[in-house]
Amino acid sequence: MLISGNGSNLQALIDAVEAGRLDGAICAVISNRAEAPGLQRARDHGIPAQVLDHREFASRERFDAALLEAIEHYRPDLVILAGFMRILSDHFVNHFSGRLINIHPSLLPRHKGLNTHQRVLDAGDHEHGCSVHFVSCELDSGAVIGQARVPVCADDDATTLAAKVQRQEHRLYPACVQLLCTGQVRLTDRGVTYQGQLLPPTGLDLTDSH
Ligand code: NHR
Ligand code: GAR
Repeated sequence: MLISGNGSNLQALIDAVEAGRLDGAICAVISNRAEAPGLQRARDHGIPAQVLDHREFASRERFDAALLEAIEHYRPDLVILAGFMRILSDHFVNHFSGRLINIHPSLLPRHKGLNTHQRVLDAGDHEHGCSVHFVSCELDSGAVIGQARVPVCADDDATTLAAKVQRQEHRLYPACVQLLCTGQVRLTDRGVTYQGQLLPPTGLDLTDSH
C-alpha cells in the first residue's frame, strides 16, 4: 500500500484483514513522507513500512522508478493507493495496469483533483461521496469499481463532509479490495466487470443503506 499521511484507510484494511473480512495480506506500506502516521499503524501490526522521499530524487520519473522497484521486491498482486499524494508517471501506471487502485474523495467523474469537499460545497451539490477506481494515466479518470454516497446537509462544512466521506471510505475500500482479491471484480478491455458482467461507469453502488 502507498500512503502519504494519516493512513486511516490503511487502518480500515488492516482491521478487515485481522477480522477475516479480507482474503489477502498487506505485504508492505510505503510512504513518500517520513512523518506519515500511517507508517506506525503498519509497524504496530507487523507490516513492513518504508519511506521513499520524493524530494531525494531528481525527477518524477526517477522517483517512480525507485518506487516501482521497492514495490516489486514484495511481488504484490495489488497496489493500493490510500491518501497517496504524488501523481504517478505513465510508465509506473502501465507497469501495474489492472492491479493499481485508488480511493478518491468524490463521486467520480465529478470533482477530480484535490480539495473535493470544498468544491462540493461551492458547487451546491446535494450529494457527495467516494470512489474506488483503477488508476489510469489520466488523473482520477480510471475505471470506477465502486462508490458510496453521502447526503450534503445545509450545515455541512468541508470538515464535517470530510468526516462523513471518510467513514464511508473505511467501508467502501475493504469491500472493493475483497472483490478484487476473490477475482469477482476485474479490469477488462471493455471496462470493469463484476461476476463477469460489465459495470456502469459509476461502478457498484455500495452506499450504506442504514
Ligand atoms: N497517478 C496517476 N497517473 N493517475 C491517477 O489517477 C492518480 C495518480 C496518483 C495519485 C490519487 C489522486 C486523488 O485521489 C492519485 C491518482 C495527488 C494529486 C496531486 O496533484 C492529484 C490526485 C491524486 C493525488 N499531487 C501533487 C503532485 O504534484 C502533489 C500534491 C501534494 O503533495 O500535496 O504530485 O485525488
Ligand atoms: C482520504 O479521504 C482519501 O480519499 C484522500 O485523502 C484521505 C486520506 O486519508 N485522498 C486524496 O485526497 C488523494 N488525493 P487517510 O490517509 O487517513 O487514509
